[in-house]
Amino acid sequence: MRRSLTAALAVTTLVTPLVLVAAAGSASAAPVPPRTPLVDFNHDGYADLVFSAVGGYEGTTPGQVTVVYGSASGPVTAHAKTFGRATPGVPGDPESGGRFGQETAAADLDGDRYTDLVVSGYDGKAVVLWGSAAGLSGQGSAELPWNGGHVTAGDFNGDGKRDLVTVDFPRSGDPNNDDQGMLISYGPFTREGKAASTQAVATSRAFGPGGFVTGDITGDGADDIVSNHGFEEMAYASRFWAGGKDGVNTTPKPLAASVGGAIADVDKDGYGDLIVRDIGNNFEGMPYQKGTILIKYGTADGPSTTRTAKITQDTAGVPGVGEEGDEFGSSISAGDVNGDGYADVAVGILGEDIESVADAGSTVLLKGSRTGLTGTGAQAFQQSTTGVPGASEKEDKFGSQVLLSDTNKDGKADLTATAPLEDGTYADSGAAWHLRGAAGGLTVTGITSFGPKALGALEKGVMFGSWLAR
Ligand SMILES: [Ca+2]
Ligand SMILES: [Ca+2]
Ligand SMILES: [Ca+2]
Ligand SMILES: [Ca+2]
Repeated sequence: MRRSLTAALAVTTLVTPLVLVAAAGSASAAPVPPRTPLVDFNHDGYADLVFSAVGGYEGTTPGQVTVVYGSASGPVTAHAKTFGRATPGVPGDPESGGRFGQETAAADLDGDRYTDLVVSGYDGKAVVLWGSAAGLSGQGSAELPWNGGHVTAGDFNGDGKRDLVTVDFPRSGDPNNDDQGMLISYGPFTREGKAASTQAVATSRAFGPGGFVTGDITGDGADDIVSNHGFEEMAYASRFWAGGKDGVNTTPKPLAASVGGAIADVDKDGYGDLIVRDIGNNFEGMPYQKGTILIKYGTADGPSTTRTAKITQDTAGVPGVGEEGDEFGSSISAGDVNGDGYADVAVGILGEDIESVADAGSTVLLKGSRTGLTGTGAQAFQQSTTGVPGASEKEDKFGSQVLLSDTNKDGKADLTATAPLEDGTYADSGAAWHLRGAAGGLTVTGITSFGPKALGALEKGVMFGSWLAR
C-alpha cells in the first residue's frame, strides 16, 4: 500500500466530528473514573511486561511466558525470566503443543500488592504465579480450579480486590441442557488458588463467551464485563454485564457483535468508554475485513446506545488506507500516552500491507480528547517507520498484539507491539518493540526491540509475543 504517513499527520484542520455530544442527563452521583491497576509484579512502580510464546497451532513447543521488568529506562531485558510447566514449583508437566500461555491475566489476587500472573493453556488447569519484591516466581505456584481458556481480571464487586472471569461454567448434568456461561471468581484468593466466592452466570444456550473485555463503564467503582459470542460463520451479539457491590448483574444488555477491545475514559467525563472491533455478523469473515473500531461512550447505565462512533483507516487523520484483509483493530489497548488525562488507544493492523509487502503489519495510535476518540493527531508505526528497528517483511504481522502501559513511570503510557511471525534465528521466532510515550505522543526516541533469544528464552518456532499480559 502507498503510505502517506507524513501527509496524514499534517492533517490537523480536517477534524470530522465523530461523536455527538450527549445532552446533559439527569443529575446523579459523580462517576468514579475507571482505574486500571499497574501490572507490577515486583511493586516498584514500573509496569512490567509478560510475553507469551506458544508456537503455532500445529506446533510442538509446550509454550512459555517471559516477564520483562520495567525501570526508569523502560523494559530491562537482562533480568527477564521465563516460566513454563517445567519451571520448579509450577504444577503440571510440559506437553507438546500445550500452549502454556495461550492467555494470561495479571492481577493482585492475594491482596499483598504484588501483581500475580494467571497463565492459561491447553495443557490442564490454569496456574497462578505469585508476585513478590523479587518479581514473579515459580515457587509456590497454585493450580486454579478450572481448565485453560479465556481469563480476564477485574474488580466486579468494587471491593478493591481483584476478581477473575473465565469461560468455565458448571454444567447441570442434564444432557439436554446446553446452557453456557461464565464463572466469576471473587478475590481475595488463597495461596492455594481458592477464590473467596464464585458466581456462575449463564450467558446463552449455545456459543459461550469467546472472550471478555472488562472495566468500569458505569462509574460506580465496580468493573463491568463485555462478553463476545460466536463461532465460524456465526457472530452473535456481544453482551454487557454490569458489575456492582452485590456482584455481576445476571441480566445482560445486548451489544453489536464484537471481538476484543478495551474500556478506558477517552473523553475524561469519568465514565469508561467501550472501544471494540466491530466484526459485522460473521466471525469467519474477520481475516478479510478492512477493520472497524466501534466506540460506545460510557454512561451510568452502560455503553451508550446513541453516543457512538466508528473509526477506520479511512477516517480523517488516520494514517493509511483501509483495504481488505488489513484487520484494523486486530488488537486494541488503551492508556494515556501523552499525559493529558485523556486515554489514548493503540490499534493493531496485523494485515496491513507496507508498500508491496503483504501482511507486514502496522499499528496506529488514536488520541483521546474532550470530544472523544478521533483520528486527529493519529500516528502510525511499523518496521518501515524511520527509527523503528527491523524491516517490514511478508507476513510479519507486526501489531498482532499491542499494549499501552507505563514501563518507565513518567506518567505517560508506552507502547509494546509484537510480531509473532518475525523471523529471528529461526522462522517465526517472534519479536517485540517498545516505544515511549511523550507529550507529543509515541516517539521512536529510546525505542527498543527484542526477541526471545535476547531474553534467554526458547526461540525455535515459539512465535514470541502471541499474547501480552494485561
Ligand atoms: Ca515493576
Ligand atoms: Ca472484587
Ligand atoms: Ca468517557
Ligand atoms: Ca512512560
